[in-house]
Amino acid sequence: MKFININHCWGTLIIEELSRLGVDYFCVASGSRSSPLVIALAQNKKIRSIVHFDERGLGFHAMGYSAAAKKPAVLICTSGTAAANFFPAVIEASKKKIPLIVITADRPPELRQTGAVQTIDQVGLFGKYTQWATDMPCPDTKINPKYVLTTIDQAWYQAVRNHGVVHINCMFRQPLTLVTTTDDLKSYAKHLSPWFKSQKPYTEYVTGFESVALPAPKKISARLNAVKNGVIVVGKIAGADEAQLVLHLSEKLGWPIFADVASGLRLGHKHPNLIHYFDHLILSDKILNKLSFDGVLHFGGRMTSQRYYDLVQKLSPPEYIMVINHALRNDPNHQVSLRVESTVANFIQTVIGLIKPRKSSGALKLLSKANKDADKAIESFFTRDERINEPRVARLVSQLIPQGQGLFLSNSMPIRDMANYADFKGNVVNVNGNRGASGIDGIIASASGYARGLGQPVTLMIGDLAALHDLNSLSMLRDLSAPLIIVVLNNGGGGIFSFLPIAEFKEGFEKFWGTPHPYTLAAAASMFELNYCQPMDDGGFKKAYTQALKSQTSTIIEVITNREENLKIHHDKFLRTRL
Ligand SMILES: Cc1ncc(C[n+]2csc(CCOP(=O)(O)OP(=O)(O)O)c2C)c(N)n1
Ligand SMILES: [Mg+2]
Repeated sequence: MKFININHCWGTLIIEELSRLGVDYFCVASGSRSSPLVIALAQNKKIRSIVHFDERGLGFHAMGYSAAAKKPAVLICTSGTAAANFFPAVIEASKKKIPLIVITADRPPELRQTGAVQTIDQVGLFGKYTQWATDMPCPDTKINPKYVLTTIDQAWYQAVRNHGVVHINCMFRQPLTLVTTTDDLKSYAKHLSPWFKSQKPYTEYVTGFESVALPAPKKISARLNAVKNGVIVVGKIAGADEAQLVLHLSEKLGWPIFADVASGLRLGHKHPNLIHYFDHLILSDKILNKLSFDGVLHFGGRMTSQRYYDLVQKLSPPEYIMVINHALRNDPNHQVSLRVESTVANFIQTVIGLIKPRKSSGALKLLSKANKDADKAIESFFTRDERINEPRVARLVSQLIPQGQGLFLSNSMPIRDMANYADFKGNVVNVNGNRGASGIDGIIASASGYARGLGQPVTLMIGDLAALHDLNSLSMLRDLSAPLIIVVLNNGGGGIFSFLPIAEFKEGFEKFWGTPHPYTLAAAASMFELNYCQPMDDGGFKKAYTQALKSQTSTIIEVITNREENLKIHHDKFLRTRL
């Protein structure tokens, strides 16, 4: 390693150390102040990177990558509002407990609070949404270079160990480029000779956390054994192995499973204990009148269904056990009576031997029959006519999406329609969405990062407003090796609001909530050189989607629907009376 000046030295140490820690994806927005970091990045041949002009979209892209790759990506930007544009993605990552390393370049102390150009107060900018933050001084030969390495190691460990966002604010003084100075960098680098040779990070962190035995397994299993008629509820969990363990435990307990659409169990699993259509079923008085639980065992993240939370609040079971691998509360109803901080796998493996096997509970019998009936009713609901509509598109995608690919669900109706109408007899896919803060911002960017991290094609289901919100993230699709298929459900505004009581406020509803607009995405597809089609019916959609799956280029499939019609379809009596 040859250092041209002290800025170049520190930039190189930061980037090389991150690379040695296993970070392999750097997301960069251009700017001048960050040049020492970006020069080092450009010179490091081991590293993959993406460059995007919009820090807001780039932030979401990095977060999507981290979620899929299950390791942190690095974000780099210049000083000023560039840094502030990372904020929405930082919030989403922090709420979803996704590791992310944010590096913002900053001006030196003598330019802070002076009115100097492109200078804002960046110290602790992301506040409580960061797991850990530091303000690095300007590179200086008087500071031991090991400080740089151990700071990076600590930042990485804080992000990985605590599944959180870390922020490294890096001040740089001129010269920002490869200009030689009088600094004696040869003597300075001597501090680092073992590090140069080792190819390892300077500080190696070892954690015993993941393998720590669950305390008091007998007490925990005794509480589970005391629940007579329970339900298992599954939000986002780690993956296929944990999903299998959950199924196994439910067999032993004889309890039904309410699997969230992002749990990995909703699509592609036919296990009879899975109540795929629970969100529909808990609408039905026929079911509700007979349904009761005296306990909930909740694995993973929060549920998408508000109806689930309303139901469990009403039933008010005396025991609500929640198992998730972090310490956040995740309990909007204030019902959790036992909170276990553990991976789902560790929990189940520890308690399963202590669980008394049971016969199927009354609730399981009731719900599994109703689930089968609901599947038939939904199928016949869709075979009544060929017209395209939003729930039908969700069902078609769930039937056609290939095994192992990604499915990213935008907030608003797309995630709800997939939860309610997806066929469970299709393939097992990797489902994700931004349910941390449930924003409609950065969805295209997040899905593009998810595709990058997964290394697999991803289908994104998105509403028109969310798509318009994130249009310039379409430019990141050029960099994907596996394409993104964007299914835009264009109902000319915010369809979800028609389902809310505010829809009765006729005076201003359409303008202020409906947010009507006349746009389609045809011109945007052409601008960003993407395939585009606008199918008109069931057959057209199937053809367009199948073709998009074969293409190497990302595609926008735009389905034009109507908000009033959409409301009627969701409230259609045919389905309601058959559940
Ligand atoms: C960043 C952000 N702004 C506003 C909202 C409030 N919001 C929730 S859904 C929605 C409308 C979304 O419209 P669209 O993407 O077209 O989906 P649709 O409701 O039509 O299914 C809005 C504005 C939000 N969740 N996030
Ligand atoms: Mg819409």
